Amino acid sequence: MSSPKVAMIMGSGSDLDVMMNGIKVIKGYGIEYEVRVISAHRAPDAVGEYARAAASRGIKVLIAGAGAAAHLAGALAAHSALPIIGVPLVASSLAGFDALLATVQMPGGVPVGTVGVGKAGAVNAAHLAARIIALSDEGIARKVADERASQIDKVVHMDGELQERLAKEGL
Ligand code: RP5
Repeated sequence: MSSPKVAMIMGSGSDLDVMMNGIKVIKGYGIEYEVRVISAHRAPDAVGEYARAAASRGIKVLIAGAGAAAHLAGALAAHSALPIIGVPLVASSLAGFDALLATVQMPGGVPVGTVGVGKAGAVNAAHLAARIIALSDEGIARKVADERASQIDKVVHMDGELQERLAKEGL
């Protein structure tokens, strides 16, 4: 079995339902991955150990999903020079705005690429990770191109349906 290229880390098991949307995208690309729960606040030493070992294990991109005072992506970035994508999640009465600010507002020199809050963020984190892998993997680059082409087809199809409907209504 080959070693994981992308790691999907989350702060709690309660994050899995949303992060699953990204896991499915990574799997769809055929990229080797691993999924872990490692909390920045509840297991800070484990976060450091994991992040420091990741590059030597062959991991190329870390995706970190966390909600509320979401410090997981930043904590990973403190311990690793790998590209890190943060996914802010909804986990408190602040509806993800707290996690968005905690993830995106990193000090200069400690980058976390932050995607949108919730499901679309998890999905986009996975597509972004695939694009990073694609820079050095022609097979994945082809799949990224196919994925983009299929999105164009979907919009063309939607436009066709819309035109038909308007014509039927005489509009
Ligand atoms: C964050 O706190 C986790 O990422 C999760 O989104 C949130 C709540 O965690 P639980 O209390 O459900 O474990 O650290």
